[in-house]
Amino acid sequence: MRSDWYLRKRGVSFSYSKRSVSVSFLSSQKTMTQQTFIIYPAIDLRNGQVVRLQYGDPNLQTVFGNDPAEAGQRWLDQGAEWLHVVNLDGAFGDKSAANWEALPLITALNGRVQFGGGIRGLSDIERALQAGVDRVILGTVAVEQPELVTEAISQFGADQIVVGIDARDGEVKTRGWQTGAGVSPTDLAQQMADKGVKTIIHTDIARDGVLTGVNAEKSAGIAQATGLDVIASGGVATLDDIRRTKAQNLAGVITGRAIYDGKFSLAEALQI
Ligand code: AMZ
Repeated sequence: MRSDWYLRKRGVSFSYSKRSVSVSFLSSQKTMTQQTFIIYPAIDLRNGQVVRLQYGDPNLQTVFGNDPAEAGQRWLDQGAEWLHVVNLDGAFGDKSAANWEALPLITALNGRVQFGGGIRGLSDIERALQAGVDRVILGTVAVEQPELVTEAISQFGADQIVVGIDARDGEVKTRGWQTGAGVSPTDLAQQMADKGVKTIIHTDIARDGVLTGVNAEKSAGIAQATGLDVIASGGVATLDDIRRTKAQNLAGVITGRAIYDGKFSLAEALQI
């Protein structure tokens, strides 16, 4: 359910089907739930440009264009339902206005948008929602101010909040992946589940932007341990990566460099 706040701010009221409405089927004595699987094309922004980093390293950057809305339209034209948009400058602690200026141009397209990077308080969440974002990603604050996650869910609703859990060598990283949080991804995910979070994005930093294959097994382990919907991210290189994440009954997968490099087309991936 979208909160009253959300509907009021947007001035709209429309029926909304929950993403993870599931098909349940019985196999012998066990009930299995096949959840809806969503492929999220990524649009990472640095000073208004569409970029990809390797391992999240700001010095290892490839620029793929200077028109974020054009990139968004390209992925929607291929059939995407959602766009995953990251304000990298924000994540690194820089207050670049360019990425925020690009945001309404992306949300004006005919897709749904999850957005994060540099969200540090309730006012940032409100600003993103007012810019037309459907779901706001909380990363660093989920570690540094976990009470903010509780407040955000109570103020905006659990469907508007997703927690980004980005980890390397078993440790969650914050502040643009430059700082170790001293907590494992599964432990942080459990803490978030206890606060009422429904969905997390799990990124394997060691694979991000380098096309080495997605860590579907680790993401699935977090989903099984916590009961959360988990979107896997980092390393997608082939259609087989998409198949493997889907087979693990994950909530979705984020693809970035592979579709910008043309390793496969998003349209093909969406057929899976
Ligand atoms: O590439 C990076 N160095 C990077 C990145 N892609 N650092 C953070 N992020 C993304 C996270 C999440 O979507 O994957 O930014 C969001 C979290 O930002 P923050 O500012 O809330 O920690």
